[in-house]
Amino acid sequence: MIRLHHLNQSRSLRILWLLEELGQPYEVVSYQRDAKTHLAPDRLKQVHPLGKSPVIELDGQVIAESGAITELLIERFAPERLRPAPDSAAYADYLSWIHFAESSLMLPLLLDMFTQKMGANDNETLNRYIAAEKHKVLSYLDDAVTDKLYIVNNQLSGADIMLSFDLIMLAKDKALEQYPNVKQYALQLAKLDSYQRTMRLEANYDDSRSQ
Ligand SMILES: N[C@@H](CCC(=O)N[C@@H](CS)C(=O)NCC(=O)O)C(=O)O
Repeated sequence: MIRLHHLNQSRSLRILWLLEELGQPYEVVSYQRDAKTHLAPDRLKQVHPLGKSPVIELDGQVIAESGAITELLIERFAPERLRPAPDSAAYADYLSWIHFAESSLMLPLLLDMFTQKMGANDNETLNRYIAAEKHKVLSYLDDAVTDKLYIVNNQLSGADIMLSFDLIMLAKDKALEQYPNVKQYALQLAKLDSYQRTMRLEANYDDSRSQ
């Protein structure tokens, strides 16, 4: 049995969606962000020293990092369906987009979020860097998803599932308007049954929505 340690409003949504898509039995241990600090509760550190989510337990092993979890679960449970064949050219694209979601794209999104939250957005050099970097990576993504439902081979893969959390962050920030292909791509992913089930599950796990 796979166990997911799921924090509300977090990258763990990627893994919740993947698990819904895989159809393997799994259980969720739910955690809530602190209302003020937005950090995870300390008890998550008892599961993994970083105290972050997602973390899964699989065959007695504790595994962190959404990208690693995505690759691992797909290799194990859906290699034919949710990734291209390793000997195909598309496999390199698949890996690149998985890692793009948590590195090149995530960095400017996080910098932007934290500078705004901390009221540190009066640093012109930093602001220029964030705006230029965000535009660079989003233009790149916008080109890549032109006229596509899915980013690799136009078939659902772990790369779409990894990107989905970035898309949620971008939508919250109303940043998709300038990137019509990314917006269209995000809207298409959000129509999938497994995605919609995931959002309903998240709504149940997220106590902040009922307050
Ligand atoms: N690179 C990691 C990042 C994990 C991460 O930072 N998770 C955030 C939620 S999106 C978290 O647990 N934050 C709470 C905290 O750090 O206390 C991944 O992709 O899984």
